[in-house]
Amino acid sequence: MGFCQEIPIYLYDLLRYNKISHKYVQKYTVYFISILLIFSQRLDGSVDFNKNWVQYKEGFGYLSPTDTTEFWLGNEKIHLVSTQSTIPYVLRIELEDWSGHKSTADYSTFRLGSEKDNYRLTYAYFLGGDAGDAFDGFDFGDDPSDKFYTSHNGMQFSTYDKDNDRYDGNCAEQDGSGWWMNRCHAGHLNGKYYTEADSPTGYDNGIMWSTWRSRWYSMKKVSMKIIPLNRYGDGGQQFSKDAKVNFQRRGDY
Ligand SMILES: [Ca+2]
Repeated sequence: MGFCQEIPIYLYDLLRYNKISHKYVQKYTVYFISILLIFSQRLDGSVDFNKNWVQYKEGFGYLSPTDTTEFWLGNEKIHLVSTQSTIPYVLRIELEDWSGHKSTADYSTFRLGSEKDNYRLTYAYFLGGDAGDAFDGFDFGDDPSDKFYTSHNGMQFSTYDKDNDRYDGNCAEQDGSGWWMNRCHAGHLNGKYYTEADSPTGYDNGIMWSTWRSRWYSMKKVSMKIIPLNRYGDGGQQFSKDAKVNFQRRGDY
């Protein structure tokens, strides 16, 4: 394996285990251009996603070698990786319901703004996917402005202790999550984990994607990943396990 291949995989492993500092990401971002990076995963409700601004900034949980744990990589890292390369990234959202049905939603030219801009979510357009375009908002039939006020493109990130939404109250506090809240959401993957499909309270604070399942339906599994556009045709496959590098021999982190 050549050096050029080795570096990104090494950094990728560090990112997976949240051992890498923001400054390190900044210094080596040039190497990230070929990396497919999972930045969020929900599987079983074992990690509480009702976290504050700093926790969402730094990240929480961790990604195990067998991909069986829940985590949020951290807004600062997602920002750095998504903005410091000239290659555009695709955001891929993967969903699985309680019957084992799976779907995806892809967005082109995904970027996460800086902390100064409250980690604003932007993308160019919906590329496609069976899950549908919930980030464009959804007409729930409650009000003519539903779709407008539940869209997510251009929204800043909010947490219970930092309200950047368009609602009089605080969507993140009400729904127990950190997210790119509008007033409030049509797609919401950091919500409360319910162990059954439907929220027992009839409250739309679950892990929902309204263009695929109703707002009262909470998903079993979801993940969010970024794929460099030049690897998009590969089907968004992960690095193979045998391509890993033994980074523990290296002493420079
Ligand atoms: Ca507000």
